[in-house]
Parts: sequence; structure tokens; C-alpha cells
Amino acid sequence: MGLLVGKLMDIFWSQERKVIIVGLDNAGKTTILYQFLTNEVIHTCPTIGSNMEEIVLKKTHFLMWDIGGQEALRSTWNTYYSDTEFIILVIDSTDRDRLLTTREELYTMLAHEALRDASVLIFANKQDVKNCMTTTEISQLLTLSAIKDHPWHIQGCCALTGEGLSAGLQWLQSRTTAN
Ligand code: G3D
Ligand code: MG
Repeated sequence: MGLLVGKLMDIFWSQERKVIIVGLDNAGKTTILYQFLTNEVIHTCPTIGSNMEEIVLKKTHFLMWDIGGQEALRSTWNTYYSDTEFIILVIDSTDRDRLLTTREELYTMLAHEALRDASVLIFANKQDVKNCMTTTEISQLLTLSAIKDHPWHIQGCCALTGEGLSAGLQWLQSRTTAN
């Protein structure tokens, strides 16, 4: 009996969890994905289309889709939505001018039927840059406290050093056990 339960647990935990990594171009999405994967900074080129990698944390398999964020590509984001359990929204914390654009993209996504049950992790990236926006400032400008129908969490990070990334991943992992 114990063996059977153990096997069932294994099957449950090895299920793939689909994650989409979104955000405006230059936010650091691809750098974050490859930091997760290799703990190294890779030289990135603007993503045309998407990159997909599997990240395993404590037996949870996250299938992560890094989607191009240039304006012309944003209208294709919804083709990646089906079966998505987690949205990672990456923000360039130095890009004050475009935070309202990110805000619009965030609320459009959250209103999408296919993302009704998705949890949202917001990475306030580039925290290494002097005078960048803090997580508190970003939370206020995005009015995150108004989001009641999706679990969300904001995490400051620096994709170049990896600081803050594992804390964010752990939040995702905790949501898989919360569900
Ligand atoms: P994107 O996939 O969201 O479009 P990229 O963004 O991952 O391609 O990163 C865009 C640029 O931001 C890259 O610089 C990358 O090195 C830089 N970057 C990513 N994360 C950080 C960070 O935490 N801090 C700082 N200072 N820079 C970061 P280049 O020069 O290659 O365009
Ligand atoms: Mg990219």
C-alpha cells in the first residue's frame, strides 16, 4: 500500500507544470531562463518566437517558455496560454517609462480565460542598477494589491548574479503544493 502511494506521489510530482515567462523586450527573460538552467550568464539575442527549457526543482518539473517581448510579438503571447499554471512576469526595474505598458499587458493577461487559474510571479529584475525602482514602488505602480483572483508574488532579483531567482522559484514550487 505504502509503495503504491509512493508511486502515485512520484507520478504526481513528476507532472510537468507549464510556465510562461513574459515581459517587455530587454527585461531579462532569456537571461533568467538560462540562469535557472546553468547558473551562468549567457550572451542573449532578442528572442524571436520562444525558447523552452525544463527546470526541475524538488521533483517538480517546470516547462518554461520564454516568449519574445517586442511589441510586434506581444499579440502572439496568447497562443502560449493553454495549460499554463504559472506566469513569470519579468520587469526591467530601470525602465520607468514602460512600466505602464507592462501594467496593461499584465491586466490583459489576467483577464484571459485560459489564464484564469494561473499564479503570477513578478521578477523585479536588474536590482543591481543604481536608482532602479524598488519592489515596493513597482507593486504600487502595478497596483498589485488589487489582484484578488490570482495568487501573486513579487521578488526583486538580478539575473546577472542570480540573486533572488531561487527565492522566486521556491515560491512557484510552494504554489504547486498549495494547489
Ligand atoms: P529579454 O529576453 O527579456 O529580451 P535579455 O532580455 O535576457 O535578452 O536581456 C536584455 C539585456 O539585459 C542583456 O544585456 C542582459 O545582459 C541584461 N540584463 C539581464 N538581466 C540583468 C540584470 O539583472 N542586471 C543588469 N544590469 N542587466 C541585466 P545586453 O547588453 O546583452 O543587451
Ligand atoms: Mg529574450
